[in-house]
Amino acid sequence: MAISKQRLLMFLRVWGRKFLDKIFDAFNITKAIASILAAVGLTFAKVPYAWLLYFLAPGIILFLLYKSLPKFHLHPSEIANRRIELEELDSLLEPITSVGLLGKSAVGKTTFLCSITGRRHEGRQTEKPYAVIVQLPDDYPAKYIALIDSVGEQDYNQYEVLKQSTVVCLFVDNTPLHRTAKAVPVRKERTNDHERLLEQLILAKKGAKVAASKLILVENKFDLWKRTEAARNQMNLFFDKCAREARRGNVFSDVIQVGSFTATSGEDSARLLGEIKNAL
Ligand SMILES: Nc1nc2c(ncn2[C@@H]2O[C@H](COP(=O)(O)OP(=O)(O)OP(=O)(O)O)[C@@H](O)[C@H]2O)c(=O)[nH]1
Ligand SMILES: [Mg+2]
Repeated sequence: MAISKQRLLMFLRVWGRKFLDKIFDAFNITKAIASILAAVGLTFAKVPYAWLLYFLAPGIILFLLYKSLPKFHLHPSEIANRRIELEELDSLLEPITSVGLLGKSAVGKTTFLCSITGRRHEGRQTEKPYAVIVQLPDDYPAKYIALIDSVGEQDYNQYEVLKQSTVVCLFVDNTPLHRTAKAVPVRKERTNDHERLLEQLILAKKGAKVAASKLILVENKFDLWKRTEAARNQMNLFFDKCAREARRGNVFSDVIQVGSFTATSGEDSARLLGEIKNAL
């Protein structure tokens, strides 16, 4: 299998960074040992057989180089459905298409990712972006994509994920709540937040000058807002308004709407994965 020069450079860069981290850790440990020795009135030189360290040093460096070697994954299937660091995507032998999951906090990005991969939701906010490699349906030989789960609390993190994705799914909902109540209205503050984020993403996309990517708008928490006609109308009007905003100026090469969506439903999540596949 041929590896492009670009991927080799990326691999070496990740390796170098991990190695420096480990050297830094080793340096800190050595400093801590030196302080403990100093506290009992010793120095390294006074420790019996300390000179052995000079001979051990090259071995330790080789060991750290080995320990920081990024995993060379031969095939995406080896790490499919597992949470992986974004930098691990660089260590795949072949580049993989990245699809970013964007949206405000508690909108259901992680829920969708868990639904589609059968992973358990830890029930916490996402604090650091990560990726999960997912197999696309009905393809032989199997094709894979990397879904990147972003941090809803941090807008700048959303822009970063936008920059590195070919396709992005922007989730919107009616409320940051998820509990089942009798009727869940559409909260104006919430839809305003979504609109502001969409505006910022459009601006970021214009400024970033990255390859044209497609946007999939996802109208989540249908199970909550479907119960009253008023909420359904409000939500659908809002959703169409978002789509019109996103289409204005042709910033995205395509804007696809996935309406009446419930991220907790396996069936709906499979529907969205199908839309993602069509958009690639
Ligand atoms: N009723 C209902 N609840 C949902 C739906 N989607 C997500 N939730 C709930 O909303 C809460 C937040 O969902 P998450 O998937 O963690 O939200 P997130 O977008 O990953 O949020 P951050 O990690 O903060 O960016 C969870 O308790 C989910 O169970 C849905 O379609 N319907
Ligand atoms: Mg999350």
